[in-house]
Amino acid sequence: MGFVAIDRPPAGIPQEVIARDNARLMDAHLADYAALAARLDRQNIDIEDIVAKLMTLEVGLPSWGMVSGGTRFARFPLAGEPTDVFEKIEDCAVVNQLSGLTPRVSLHFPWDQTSDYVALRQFGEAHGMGFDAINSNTFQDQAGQKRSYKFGSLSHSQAATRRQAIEHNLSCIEIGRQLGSKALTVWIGDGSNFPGQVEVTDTLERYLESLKVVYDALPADWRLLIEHKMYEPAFYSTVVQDWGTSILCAQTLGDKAQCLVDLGHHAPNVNIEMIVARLAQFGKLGGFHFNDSKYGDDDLDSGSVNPFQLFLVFNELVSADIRSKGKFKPAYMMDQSHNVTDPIESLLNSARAIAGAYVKALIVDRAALKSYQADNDVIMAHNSLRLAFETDVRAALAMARIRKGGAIDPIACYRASSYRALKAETRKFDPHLGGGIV
Ligand code: RM4
Ligand code: MN
Ligand code: MN
Repeated sequence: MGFVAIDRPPAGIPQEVIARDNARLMDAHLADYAALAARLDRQNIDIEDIVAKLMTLEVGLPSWGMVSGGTRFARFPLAGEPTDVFEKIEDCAVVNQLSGLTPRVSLHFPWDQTSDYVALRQFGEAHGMGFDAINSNTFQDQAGQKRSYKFGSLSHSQAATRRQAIEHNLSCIEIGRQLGSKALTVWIGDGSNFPGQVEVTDTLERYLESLKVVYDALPADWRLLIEHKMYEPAFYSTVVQDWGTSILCAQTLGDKAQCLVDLGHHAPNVNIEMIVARLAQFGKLGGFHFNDSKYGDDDLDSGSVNPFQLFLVFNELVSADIRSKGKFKPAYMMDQSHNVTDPIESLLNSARAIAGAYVKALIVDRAALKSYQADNDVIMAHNSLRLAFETDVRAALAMARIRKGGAIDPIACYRASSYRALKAETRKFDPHLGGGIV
């Protein structure tokens, strides 16, 4: 088809805007880079190796995070926000252009439904965007749907509702095939609001039976990512509530099934880096949804509340990568909701936080750490992590971005482009739109 790509040429940030903003900041950047290189050199680390590794890191964007989110109280729409999946991809491409970190988008169905997925794929390609894991949605009722998910979907007490939820997941696989995706992420809202409402063993049995049908339909080179969440929308019990249930399900289903860790889906204070290490050790860490959280919200910007935790998570990821000798390939994605910021700015900041956590994990002196651990030298072992975390690595991140055609200061450059204001002139303003949830 291809008409979409022709009708809507890649917009993005004009190259001269990036060049102009980078020129303004270049001297200071190069001085900072030289200082960081010297500091790392004293630790026998070549900054060029770090930048080269960072340039291989890729993180998927959530299509549903491109539109202003909301709470159950209200949503405050933003003029110029995207109104359909094509416009979401345009905005994803801007994040990728400036950050150099996010070359794929993770779509959510039916929110991102369109009539021609071949055209959508071409549109993505024309914007430098590929397609990450497909997300199914059986936590809401959709227009025209025969049966309600009010009391569950894949684990529902009635076979016909389970069948409908299975069919939806199968259609997501079919869409994903056309888009070139390689994974299906299944997160369900199934659970209960009252003790006694469901029999918790029955629901998990039914969930597994349903998911087996989906699993069997997966293409050979695909993964099924099982996403757990402690609570919400179900407030008393949730069918796939934690990583324990998640890994049991993934092990029951087989090799193509793995666990997806959404950083926001745990009880406060849970040691998520431990969960990461355990899942990786047993070959079941398949993917990530990066975000942050403080109390109940699971979708704050990555690194905005607890950047040390993000670093500790990356410390385990780098360690798992070294152990696996390159075989460890989790799908990194963001899953955020932006209620009071421009989504593009939040995602640019999050990209910086994720890249920073990765680089800080890369510069941990692992040989020294091991020997401190062997000697039970607690302070020095701890400081091996602390000192890496406290290192200002921003110049390394900026260098990776520059080499990918991105911006030294992505948010300043984005603002200089007036991208959102220009979009507000051409995109229709619809206060009723949303990521699907409010
Ligand atoms: C859920 C979960 C899923 C996402 C939805 C929108 O809390 O994090 O990954 O698909 O929100
Ligand atoms: Mn998620
Ligand atoms: Mn979530």
